[in-house]
Amino acid sequence: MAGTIRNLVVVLGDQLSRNLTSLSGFDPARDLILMAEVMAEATYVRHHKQKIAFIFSAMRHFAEALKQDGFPVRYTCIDDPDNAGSFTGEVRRAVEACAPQRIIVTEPGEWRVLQEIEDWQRLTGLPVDILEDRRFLCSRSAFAAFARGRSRMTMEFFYRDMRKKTGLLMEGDLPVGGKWNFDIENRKPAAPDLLRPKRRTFAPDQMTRAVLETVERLFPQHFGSLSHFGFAVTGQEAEQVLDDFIRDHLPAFGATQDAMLTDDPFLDHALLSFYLNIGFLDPLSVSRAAERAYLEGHAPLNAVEGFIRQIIGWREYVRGVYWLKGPDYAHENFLDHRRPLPAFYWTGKTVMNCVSTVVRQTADLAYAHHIQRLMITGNFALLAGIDPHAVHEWYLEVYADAFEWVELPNVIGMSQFADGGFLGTKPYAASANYINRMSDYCTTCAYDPKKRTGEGACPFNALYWDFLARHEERLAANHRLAQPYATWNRMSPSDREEIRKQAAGFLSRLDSGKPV
Ligand code: FAD
Ligand code: DLZ
Ligand code: SF4
Repeated sequence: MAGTIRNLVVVLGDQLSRNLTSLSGFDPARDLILMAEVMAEATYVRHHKQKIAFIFSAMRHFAEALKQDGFPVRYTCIDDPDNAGSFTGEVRRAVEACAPQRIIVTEPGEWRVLQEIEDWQRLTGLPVDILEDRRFLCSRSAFAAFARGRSRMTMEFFYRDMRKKTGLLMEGDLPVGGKWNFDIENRKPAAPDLLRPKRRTFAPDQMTRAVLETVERLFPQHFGSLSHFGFAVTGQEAEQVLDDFIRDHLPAFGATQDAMLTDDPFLDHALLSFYLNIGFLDPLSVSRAAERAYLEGHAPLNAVEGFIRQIIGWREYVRGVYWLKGPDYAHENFLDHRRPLPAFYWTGKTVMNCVSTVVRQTADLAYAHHIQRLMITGNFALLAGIDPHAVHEWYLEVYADAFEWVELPNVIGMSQFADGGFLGTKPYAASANYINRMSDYCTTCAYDPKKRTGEGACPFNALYWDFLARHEERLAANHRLAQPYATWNRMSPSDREEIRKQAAGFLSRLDSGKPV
């Protein structure tokens, strides 16, 4: 084979799509695809076992399908004896073995890998083409143009531009239904619903079973359990998940989007982020499928608009912010939070039923929905002053859909307010009142959500007021916090002191590793 290869096309584990820019113009007679499972990617943070298994199995199935269709693929498994252990090592090995004339790759999803790829030319002596990732609807340069001259960003205006650009839910220049956003009709609490259709899971085939065995053997110390593994591992299976969602859940999507139920971790959420993020599903096709459901009268506008906003709005917006802000974004810490991540983020062993439930669910499923991530584990970390970088690493490890371009802005920007409000307009801080209204967690909790101080008082209450008080200088000017600050300032000095004492007592127990 030496000397006969024109292009070595490197396909990364989250680029499992035939429509990749790097594959356009691929000539099976002259080009070669390289895919590699490597230790460096599996361990740069200690990913959930299901996340590693999902990506490896999806990669193997994708490579197999390519081969069956006549594409030459050089594939390295994680336990191949010659595995060089990193993307760069595997590229160098392939260059030595196959002597290609050029390397082609679609831009990766994170700064760390981009910096690695930018060194390949020097290391191999070959030209390296890094092509735009057209799976996204807004390119990095288009987002930079949108951001130019803005000191703060607004997702809503970005989203409107994206609606106009894609034509989704548009009548000429105007939004269908006369409004851009129907959230006012969404976000209600939920009651258990035994009739809500169950989610499809996929029994592991032989290839997946081999991956599960390997992951258990090589990564025994990583977080989470493999026993509930049921992810789709092919593009066709992911399409089935999409069809199920559009048929069974989209009509109710908006209404219970913010609700949390102990025995129903999915409610009517899409469970599509995994497949969108690794390339099995295309965001525009998914959005068009939802739009069709509206046009055919199957799903109401509030649900469809809300869903499309998540995909062409939030998903694209956070990616734009990620690339705009640069690699240092991971180290922003506007509120100067320094506390280490408590051990119960790994074990679930805490009296706080909400946190315990979400952590245990995360260990079982490598999934939690948006409000569980934002208003339970994220909210607690924010109120307790946990180091945002540690929080970021936790989220990157524990969710099967976590890739830095999407995870980091959601954590640093939206959840921990560590960028000082660049991405969002206010910190998502909330007391037990919110959690009690939107979930059933408090009903079986040893803490009392109605109590602010004293024995058995829910920690979220004192921590919430203490958070506002601690950061008054930085946050009081934020007009979206005017009401909570007014309430805090109306409290008597002795009430305020008691609340702050309660918070200090809790934080000191937390710091000393005592059960909380
Ligand atoms: P649904 O709630 O049904 O939403 C539909 C789709 O919209 C999702 O599949 C996703 O593609 C998109 N979406 C919704 N909200 C967001 C958002 N805020 N940012 C980007 N896309 C969004 N999402 C990830 O894909 N990977 C992550 O690592 C990730 N980390 C997060 C960390 C925190 C602290 C928070 C608050 C949110 C995070 N999100 C992340 C966003 C969101 O929680 C998940 O996309 C969603 O829970 C995935 O489940 P779903 O497919 O059922 O989503
Ligand atoms: C997340 C991940 C893991 C765990 N393992 C691999 C791997 O072995 N090989 C691979 O090509 N990709 C893997 N990935 C995804 C990459 O980390 C991902 O491509 C980068 O985050 C860049 O977006
Ligand atoms: Fe969480 Fe407090 Fe409710 Fe317990 S009472 S579940 S700690 S919010």
